[in-house]
Amino acid sequence: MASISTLFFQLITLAFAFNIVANGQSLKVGYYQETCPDLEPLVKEIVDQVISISPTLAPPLLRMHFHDCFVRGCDGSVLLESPAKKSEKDADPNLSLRGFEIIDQAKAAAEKVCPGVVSCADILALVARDVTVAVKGPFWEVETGRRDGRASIKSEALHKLLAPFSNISTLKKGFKKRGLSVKDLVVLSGGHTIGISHCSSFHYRLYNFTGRLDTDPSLDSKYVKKLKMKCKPRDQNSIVEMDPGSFETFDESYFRLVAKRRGLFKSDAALLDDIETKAYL
Ligand code: HEM
Ligand SMILES: *[C@@H]1O[C@H](CO)[C@@H](O)[C@H](O)[C@H]1NC(C)=O
Ligand SMILES: *[C@@H]1O[C@H](CO)[C@@H](O)[C@H](O)[C@H]1NC(C)=O
Ligand SMILES: CC(=O)N[C@H]1CO[C@H](CO)[C@@H](O)[C@@H]1O
Repeated sequence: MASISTLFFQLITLAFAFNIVANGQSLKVGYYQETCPDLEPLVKEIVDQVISISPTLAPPLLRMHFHDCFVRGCDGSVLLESPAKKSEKDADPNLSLRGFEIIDQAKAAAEKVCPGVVSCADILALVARDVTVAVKGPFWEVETGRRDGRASIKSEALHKLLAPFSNISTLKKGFKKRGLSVKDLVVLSGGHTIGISHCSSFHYRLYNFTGRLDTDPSLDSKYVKKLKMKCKPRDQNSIVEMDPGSFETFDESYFRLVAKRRGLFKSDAALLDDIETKAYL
């Protein structure tokens, strides 16, 4: 228990680099030092301005980087549009991805000062760091030098993004495949300290867990009562705070909630199902 805060702040730096190298290029801190020295302050200025007006955009922008990295590596493919509506953006799990216009704004600003230099994938990575800092989370150095991909496929997003009903072995495997450790899984799940979820993402845990109109027994029963008040039996569209009470602040309370069997998704609760992940809580 006591170790999680230090762990959190140490590891977030490592894990968040999401150093999944798409095309074998190597990343480094300060990749644009010569070619676009003002990039990082510029992105930070835009982010700070946006978040001061719209703090609820921080969570989806952090999440966007995660979604980008989990499908084809961190290559900006989550941003691509397809006329036939068949890109990653158009996949179901994107439903609550918001803030694409902020990425566009930061990219446009970067193009103005150093045209044709900075990748969209790097903009996403920088924005994810800066929104985290803007909601009182930790700072980490972002390695840059990602190159943008040109492919973005809806069905891939569906298969490669982990589902909220994933069990611990699926989660560990999914992270391992992307070069991320079991520690990374625990730490990065801590991203759920900010933001909201739609009832649809965990509704079955309240009302039909095994198909017998039952409740997930691993979920704290007092918490079940609270959640049932927010998400009525057929309500898939209402939203709840994932970290009630501090969903706008990047803190460590997510880990305390999970330890108290109040993780909202099965994928959060699953961190208690394994000795290695449980040891961090
Ligand atoms: C471990 C596997 C993960 C699963 C299964 C998962 C699943 C989900 C789901 C289902 C939602 C709610 C969507 C909705 O109903 O609106 C959500 C929200 C969110 N996720 Fe994750 N997630 C995972 C990991 C991560 C990671 C690694 C991060 C970033 C570090 C992250 C950041 C977020 C944030 C910030 C939100 C709130 C978005 C908002 O407020 O709009 N998640 N996640
Ligand atoms: C975890 O989920 C996967 C995919 O649904 C399934 O194949 C596997 O048997 C499950 N593992 C456990 C331990 O329940
Ligand atoms: C509960 O789940 C079962 C099995 O998946 C399904 O057949 C049934 O229609 C569900 N009931 C409700 C009320 O959603
Ligand atoms: C922002 C965005 O592109 N949202 C899309 C997500 O997916 C749904 C349906 O799959 C589309 O209708 C949205 O336009």
